[in-house]
Amino acid sequence: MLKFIMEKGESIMPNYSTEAIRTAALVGHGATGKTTLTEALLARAGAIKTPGSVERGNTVCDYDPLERTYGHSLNSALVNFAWRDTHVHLIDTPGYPDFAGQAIGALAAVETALVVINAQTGIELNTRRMMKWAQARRLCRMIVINKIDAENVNLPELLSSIQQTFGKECLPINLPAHGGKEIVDCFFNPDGDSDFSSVKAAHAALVDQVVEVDEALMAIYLEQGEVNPEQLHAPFEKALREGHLIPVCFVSARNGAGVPELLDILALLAPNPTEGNPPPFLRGEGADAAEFHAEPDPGKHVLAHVFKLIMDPYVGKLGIFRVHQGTVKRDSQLFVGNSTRPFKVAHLYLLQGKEYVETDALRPGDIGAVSKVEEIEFDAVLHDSHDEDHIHLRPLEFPAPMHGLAVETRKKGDEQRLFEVLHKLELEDPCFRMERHPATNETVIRALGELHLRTKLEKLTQQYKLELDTRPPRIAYRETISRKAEGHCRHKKQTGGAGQFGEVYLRIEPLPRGAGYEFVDQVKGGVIPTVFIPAVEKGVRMALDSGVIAGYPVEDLRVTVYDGKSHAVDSKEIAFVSAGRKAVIDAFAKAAPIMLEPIVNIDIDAPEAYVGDMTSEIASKRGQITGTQQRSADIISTSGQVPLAELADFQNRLRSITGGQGSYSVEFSHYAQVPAQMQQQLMSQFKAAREEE
Ligand SMILES: Nc1nc2c(ncn2[C@@H]2O[C@H](COP(=O)(O)OP(=O)(O)OP(=O)(O)O)[C@@H](O)[C@H]2O)c(=O)[nH]1
Ligand SMILES: [Mg+2]
Repeated sequence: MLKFIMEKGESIMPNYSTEAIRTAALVGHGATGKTTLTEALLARAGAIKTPGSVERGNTVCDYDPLERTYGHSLNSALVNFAWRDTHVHLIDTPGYPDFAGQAIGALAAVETALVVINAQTGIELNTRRMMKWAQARRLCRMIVINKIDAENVNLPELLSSIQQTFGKECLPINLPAHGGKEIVDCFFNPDGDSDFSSVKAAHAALVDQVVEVDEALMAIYLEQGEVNPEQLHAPFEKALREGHLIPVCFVSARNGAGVPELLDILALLAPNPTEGNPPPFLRGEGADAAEFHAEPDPGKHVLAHVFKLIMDPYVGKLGIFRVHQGTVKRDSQLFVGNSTRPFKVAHLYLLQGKEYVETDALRPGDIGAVSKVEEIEFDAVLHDSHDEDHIHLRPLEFPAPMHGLAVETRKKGDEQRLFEVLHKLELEDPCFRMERHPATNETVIRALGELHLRTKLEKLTQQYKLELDTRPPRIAYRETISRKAEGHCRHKKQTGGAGQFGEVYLRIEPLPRGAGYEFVDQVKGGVIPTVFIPAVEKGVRMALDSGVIAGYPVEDLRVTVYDGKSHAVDSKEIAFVSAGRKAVIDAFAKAAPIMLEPIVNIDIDAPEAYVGDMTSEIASKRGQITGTQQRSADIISTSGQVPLAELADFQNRLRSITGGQGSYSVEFSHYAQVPAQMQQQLMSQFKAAREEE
């Protein structure tokens, strides 16, 4: 499927400097026109002859057959092109919240987030999320209002709702003119004609905002009433870096209005890798890690970050990375993370959609790929010196996948292959997870939404030819305790010759939610010999992992072993495993066990007329409303918290209530105690299942 271009020897050495590089990710809600805009930019810059369209299925970025079937992006895709004296790396990301993982990954590779808004539908769920995520990564943000050619758009109103939602620092950097057929710049241009507002006012507002970050320039401005664009450049970048300015520009990807202007904004005003906020790296592990900044200096040691993996069935593993420091050269040697042995960069590529173009070297700011490196992992740091071991990029925060489906192979014997393929899918998508539940003997796949799950299933069946049965998974309940208790077991067996003996006294106590599990050894005087303590813990873990009262893993407790007895001949590992297991089960019963269930944050977008239905839906699902918010002219978003167990059929329910006009998204919030009656039910189900066995 992927295409490799140019044999070794033919490739070109990039002839631009780091200062000439611009990197940007097109992010935003689904169907805002990001993929179409990428085509328009590529065509205008001369990188492709004519722009393709998502309708015809011939765009550079939506090259996956599944993307063509669905008519929207499922994966991020990379392109690069030259404009004026700059070299632009652009990442087109999918806008559906289900594929947010791809968009968040892309944020780690760029200086600028171009948040695309559909002029027809206005601010949407993923507009707000991407604005927030890009801000959290300290990216320079720009807003691109696309589809200005479409019917029934009210641009002045949209601009003011953008300013209301994201702040007064969202200022137009250009404006539509001649009925949206043209776009007029307001940054370099102090005056001119526009369809609404005025170029003069927009220019003044921009300059006012920019000089606020530079006192000296502010003084000149106040004195002379004007400053020239060269003087404004550095403070403009500073204002972008600090989020003090979020330029807004207008385009129509369809008819090309605003496209050359957007290219100019990228070339003349978007930060180069030395002007953006420096990429946040950490040296060291865990709490000891100290933050430092990579330097975009081509002469320093290499630091590159793998923000995307592609597991291609034919080509194998492709690691897509952004160079943050140093120069990655073909035929050089690099380390992956803390690996002791380096790999050789046999091939180095620049990407153009599905095409991989060989190159000799990548500089700070460049985005490229290496193939066939088995050790490469998502989020790995590539470097060329052991001084750079234990270095990570500050971790990206991904939403936790909550939508689950239990999968089973139809053919016996396919199980192993299913695990292998699922593992591959996990590697390339940080928001996709596979779980094995020994208690229920279920393999559960989890993704961010129904569509996300469906695309993974289609990949499994179509690409990997696995025949699967699916059903709703059991909810991932947890067990825990609500008070301290003591447990004891004297395990003694005499079968013929050698016996088994082990005795354990332990105590369990609750820990705060989310604290997990702690094991403490307080045995004195070797009454349980040190060599057997791991056996006791193994037994404890066995009991906790498989659940005590309802077959779900136990969490948030401390287990302290403090006494016991051993026998010189009959004490063996197995005896202490058994004693540990039974002692903890004994204690559990006396510790007022409770069950916990996952609670999720839910956002439901629906036309205003259905707000009442949405609030009562949440209330009837043991949920709580946290608020409602106007999304766009007609759409109201209702937010709340609901137990995940109540949402099993919500997709269908929402569809039938709103006639298909509603959408929702969930993200994991926390675990909370289940009501007593439900706990009873879960416990008796478990008992019945066990008796059946
Ligand atoms: N009228 C009009 N339609 C546009 C414009 N740009 C894109 N479209 C249409 O909007 C639809 C969505 O375009 P895409 O480019 O797939 O949007 P996207 O943002 O990449 O969507 P996702 O990949 O799902 O995030 C398509 O039908 C496009 O033809 C535009 O400027 N004007
Ligand atoms: Mg797209």
